[in-house]
Amino acid sequence: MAQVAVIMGSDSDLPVMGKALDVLAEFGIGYEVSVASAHRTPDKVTEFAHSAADRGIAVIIAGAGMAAALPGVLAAHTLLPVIGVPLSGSALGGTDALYSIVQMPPGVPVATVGIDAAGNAALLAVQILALNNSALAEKLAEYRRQMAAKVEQSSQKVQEEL
Ligand code: RP5
Repeated sequence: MAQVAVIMGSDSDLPVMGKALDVLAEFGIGYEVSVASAHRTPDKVTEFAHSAADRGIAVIIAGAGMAAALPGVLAAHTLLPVIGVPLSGSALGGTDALYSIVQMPPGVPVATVGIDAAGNAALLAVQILALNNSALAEKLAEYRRQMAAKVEQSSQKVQEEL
């Protein structure tokens, strides 16, 4: 059963948003994926947000580029946490989407990650789910241990090459 919904404004967003799917799969999290646009398919977006909690979704990850309204509109229509991923590819390189997503008005937050940082969005979703799942929390701890070990290996390699 899907616990995380990954939604994006266009199928052209999939190459970047796919990183989120990879991370969720790595942690064994059930997810659903869809394409909907706050501007092109506004009714679908509101219906999606209104029904998400009833479908068992706990966290929404929403990626969009340009004048990226999708994460904010979703957040306006649900009490579920929404993680926004600003996407590059526009003439403004994703800064347009970043500002659109991160500058939410007081009262309706979107947890915004870096430009194209879909993997971090998924990790944040896993961390939220891990609050009530000790096995998942241990997987996250192991992930951090492996990450630290890789940095240490890099450090040794750099020192050997000098
Ligand atoms: C946004 O416009 C989408 O999220 C996408 O990043 C961007 C361009 O969409 P397409 O013209 O490729 O469909 O709404």
